[in-house]
Amino acid sequence: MSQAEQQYEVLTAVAASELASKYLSGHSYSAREFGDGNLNLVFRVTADSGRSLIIKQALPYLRAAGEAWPLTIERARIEVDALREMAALIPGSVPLIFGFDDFRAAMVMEDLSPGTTWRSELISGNATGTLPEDIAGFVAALIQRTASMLHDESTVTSWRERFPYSPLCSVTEQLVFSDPFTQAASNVVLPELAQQVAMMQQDPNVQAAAHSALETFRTSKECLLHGDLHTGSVMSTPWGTRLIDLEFSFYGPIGFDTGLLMANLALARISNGVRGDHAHAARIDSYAHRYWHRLQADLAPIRASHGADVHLALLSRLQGQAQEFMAVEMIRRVVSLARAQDIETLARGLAAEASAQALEGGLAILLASRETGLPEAWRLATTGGRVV
Ligand code: SR1
Ligand code: MG
Repeated sequence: MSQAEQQYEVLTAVAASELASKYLSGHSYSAREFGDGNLNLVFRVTADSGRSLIIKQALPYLRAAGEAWPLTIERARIEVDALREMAALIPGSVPLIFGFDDFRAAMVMEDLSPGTTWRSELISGNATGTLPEDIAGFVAALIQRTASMLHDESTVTSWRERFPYSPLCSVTEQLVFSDPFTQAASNVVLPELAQQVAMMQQDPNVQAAAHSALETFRTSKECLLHGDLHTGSVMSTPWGTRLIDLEFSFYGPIGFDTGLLMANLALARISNGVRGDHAHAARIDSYAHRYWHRLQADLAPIRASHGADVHLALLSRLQGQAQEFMAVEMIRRVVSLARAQDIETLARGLAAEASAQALEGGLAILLASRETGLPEAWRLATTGGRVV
């Protein structure tokens, strides 16, 4: 057992207040744990002055699965490093980090309330301003500033060493690329989907495509990533758009963040279509197109700086990978442990219908040509290739 693990203790509200008091002046503090994610404890600590901050602590196991699924608390260190790096690369893209208690794997951060996640706004049917452009701007800046195609060998080697494939990448391997395509004990499948899922798990073409996506994920070391860019990792705040929860960050495949984001937008689009909010569903279509349009626009200067061939190669890798990662992410959100809230919050019958559509859409783009292009991949993913 390492020294850090020996001194680790799960924070109580009192301990969180005591830690916060080193960063927040006041006479008294109140702390409330409000984390609803899959991994961590998250406390908001408020001083009697009314000012507040967030304490986020990594638990030594996967919160969503319980203590039977141990998980390294080193992920907190990865998140702190990624937050500091992102703040330097793209100022204003992430919450401020004030301090880090490494024994207890607890970071002290800016409180973004009354900010809300993009996912919660998509579920509530609210319009979300320039979030698509903001996130596309962040992803494009990460590519411009860190992509292996655009930087010299020693710079790229340094990125690879500083943000290696981590134990959290192994969690992604299992939950995104492996479990959904096998009869894993942790899978959660609605009975209405059982036949569709069983057919998928027996289809050799699906197995091959999922395996190929996993290989891309494991072996491509070409860009610094958020690493878990679903719509719950994006916050809209009065101070602007922020990316949160960077513990999955690593130097990996250039299309991974875009694929995950598009998948989670597609799940939101499908669930809104199924519940009959067609105006909001159409708005989500426009978000996907605006995201992709802005990403391409922000990457266009690569043509002048690095040449047409590099620009074309980068876009082609980005699109092809985004499609395959979008596919597996859509599928896993209706088959494996970490499920899509957009669908889970629907009434039971609608959830089954939306899950079936998500599975159909994910499979359609998993098996489609990688030359399809993202707008067509979006159409296939959200309609399953049906004429609507
Ligand atoms: C089941 S918990 C793990 C999941 O939660 C995170 O947000 C990632 O999406 C991961 O796959
Ligand atoms: Mg997360």
